[in-house]
Parts: sequence; C-alpha cells; structure tokens
Amino acid sequence: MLQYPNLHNSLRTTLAGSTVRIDEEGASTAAVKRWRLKSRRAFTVVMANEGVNVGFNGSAYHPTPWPVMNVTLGQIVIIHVINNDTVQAHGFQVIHYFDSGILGGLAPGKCYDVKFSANLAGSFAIQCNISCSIHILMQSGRLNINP
Ligand SMILES: [Cu+2]
Repeated sequence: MLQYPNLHNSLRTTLAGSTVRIDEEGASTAAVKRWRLKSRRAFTVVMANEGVNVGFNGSAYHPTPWPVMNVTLGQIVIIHVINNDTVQAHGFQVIHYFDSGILGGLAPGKCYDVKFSANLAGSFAIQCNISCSIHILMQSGRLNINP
C-alpha cells in the first residue's frame, strides 16, 4: 500500500530527470524489498586518424593526460568507444578495470561499450594496446575514480 503518495511522486520526478539505476539487492519477501541507488557516468571516446579526433578524442592536439574521465567511487561507468578510423583497428584498454582491452582491437567503423562498476578508487591509465600507426597518441588517457 502506498502511504506517502507525494513522496512517491517526488521520487518519480527525480528519477525521471536523472540517470540513476535501481538495483534490487539481497533477498526479498512479499513484504520487504531493499533497493540500492547507483548512478551512472557515461563517456564517449572517438578514435580517429584524421580530423579533430586524431588519437583519443583529439589527444593529438591536447597536453597529456587526455582524455580525462572523472567519476565517483561506486558509480557505474560506461565508456562508448567508437573507431572512426577508416582503415585500421585501434586498441582500448583501461588498466585494472578492463585489462584485457577490446580483444583484437576495434575494427574500423565499429563501436564497443565498456561497462564496469567503479569499486576501487585511484587513477587508471587508458591506452591503445594493439599496434597501430598512431599508437603514441593513444597512451595517455586517464580514468580517475574519486572517493
Ligand atoms: Cu595503437
């Protein structure tokens, strides 16, 4: 039974305007359910060998580290990786969180979503982990997980 309809509507409004996700947690019974709110941070990394995005999001034209992604401990992190290079594959690896990298690299024109829960604070390198002609421009990405 809904005892606090105004509170409920307020929560609905809050949820509708944000990017939180609700995860069911633990055992539930007919009477009691526990919910945990997890917020998300989404980023896009474009890999390219021409135009404004050369490297990772134009890392060719920026001082390192680049790009820098800042999140808060406990958030769900989604990195949309897009390879706009028309001729070659590029790698994408996040130290600790995605050590394997995209297997075989990401082929030209392809996309890949890297998703994980930020459960360890620190600063983690993001880099290309396969051989490519602009490899040196793709070694200085950063993911900062802040407490
Ligand atoms: Cu490379």
